[in-house]
Amino acid sequence: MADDEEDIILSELDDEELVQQMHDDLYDGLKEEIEEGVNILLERGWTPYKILTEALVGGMTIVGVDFRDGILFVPEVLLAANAMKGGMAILKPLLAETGAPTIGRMVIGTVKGDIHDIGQNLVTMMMEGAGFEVKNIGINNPVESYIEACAEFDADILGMSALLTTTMPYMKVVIDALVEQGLRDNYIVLVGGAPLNEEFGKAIGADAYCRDAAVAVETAKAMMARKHNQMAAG
Ligand code: B1M
Repeated sequence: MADDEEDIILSELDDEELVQQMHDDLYDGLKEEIEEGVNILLERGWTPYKILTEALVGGMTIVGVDFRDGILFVPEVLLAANAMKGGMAILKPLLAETGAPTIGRMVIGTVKGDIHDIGQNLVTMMMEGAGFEVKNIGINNPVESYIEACAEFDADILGMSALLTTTMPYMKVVIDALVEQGLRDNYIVLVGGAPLNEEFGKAIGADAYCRDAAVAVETAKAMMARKHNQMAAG
């Protein structure tokens, strides 16, 4: 099997085969191959967003299924995540290259107890690409980190990410703290992460649940426009 794999020349594959191969390479945690694949697709005129969603996120979805089913374990998933980050690092400056003027400021981070950061990094990249200024405060954030970062950064939007059913309730802890401290109306609160849904977002008092990074961008843009209109009217 190893011999076969060594013989594959990525640049000789057609687009569909290449994306398939990248899913396999992501699964195997092959960072250099993922980086090469991303560069080939860029040379072929694929948009960064298409590469991100079809080649990288598509591959990570397969990893997730086998992780859930006990076929892959944490060390393998870490390698896959590392390979994915290699690909994302190439796409990041390209997604941010739109030159759009700043339309809002966002703080984003994964909640306390949760160390998954790929999704929120992706949201960060897409938001920056759409013209937002983003302060990404990383993983495992307690209430105070969010509140301090929002104040320091003068944020319009607070974004929270959670990937575990055990950590998603912490989003409510953060929102409750904002309410208690009289800060809730200062920020548009957006939440996201695989185990969440719209109902959960509403139940915890967020302004919106965002299914993916593209929805996060659209939602943020719409809410910022509404905020500006309200300010103009008031
Ligand atoms: Co973890 N893990 N993991 N993991 N992991 C999941 C989440 C899991 C669903 C896997 C599974 O069982 N199928 C499962 C959770 C089950 C549950 O809670 N019901 C799980 C588990 C159990 C665990 C551990 C407990 C495993 C263990 O130790 N036994 C452990 C927990 C550690 C902790 O956090 N305390 C753990 C550890 C890890 C790794 C460290 C190995 C690694 C993380 C590496 C890293 O992030 N740097 C990892 C990974 C990679 C995954 C899976 C496979 C992939 C997650 C991912 O990156 N997806 C994941 C399975 C899955 O989700 N399919 C899994 C790709 C990413 C682009 O998607 O993050 O959903 P996602 O982000 C999307 C949207 O959700 C949305 O936009 C993004 C882009 O479109 N979004 C937002 C996300 N955040 C947003 C914020 C917003 C807006 C939109 O704000 C405005």
